[in-house]
Amino acid sequence: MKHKPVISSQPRLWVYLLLLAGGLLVSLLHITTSTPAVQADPWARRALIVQQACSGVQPTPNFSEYYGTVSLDGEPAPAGTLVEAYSPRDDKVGCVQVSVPGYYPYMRVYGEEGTTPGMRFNEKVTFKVGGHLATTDPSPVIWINDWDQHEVNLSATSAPCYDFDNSGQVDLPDVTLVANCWRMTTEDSDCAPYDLDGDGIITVVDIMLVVVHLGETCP
Ligand SMILES: [Ca+2]
Ligand SMILES: [Ca+2]
Repeated sequence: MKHKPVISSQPRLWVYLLLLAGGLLVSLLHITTSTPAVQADPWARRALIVQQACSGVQPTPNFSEYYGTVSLDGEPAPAGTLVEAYSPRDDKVGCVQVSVPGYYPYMRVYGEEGTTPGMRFNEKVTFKVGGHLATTDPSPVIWINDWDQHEVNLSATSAPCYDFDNSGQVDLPDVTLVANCWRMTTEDSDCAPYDLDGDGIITVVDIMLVVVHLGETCP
């Protein structure tokens, strides 16, 4: 009678250990089989990258959809390029990946809902191509919760060079050129090239964009 509890608890311990070892084996097998599969298949790897890059988007029942052409440095954006949309509060509100070079598929851009951040009615959507601020056609793109598709063509440059006077370097004369257009809109064709963030007006933001690149040389 004395030993009975000891004897009966012994097999139970083995069962636990076996279950634990089995669980470890299963998870090990899972890791060894799934990881090389992702590494070997470029599409699976790409999907994983997109999943990670697009992770900040929070879908809500409110949306508008955009699609169109997309160029990077004047060339069709290659397959795999990320296209992202941002709200004025810098919330990532949409994200897709280029699959056919030069085009991006339907991208839902979500609206705010309760505590979930998103676009608000009549706000401007900011687009990024491969992480670079894009200019849009039409411009600006105003968000409404219409559940409809809109063609918006995007173009971006990966390495902006703000050497406007072609001196070979971003220097003070370039800052002055932008500053002279302060408060002018892009309707003024002389000032249009200096709307660097593409919001339609030359503001201190555009001036600062040049200032932060001071001293850079351009090819
Ligand atoms: Ca210059
Ligand atoms: Ca601007």
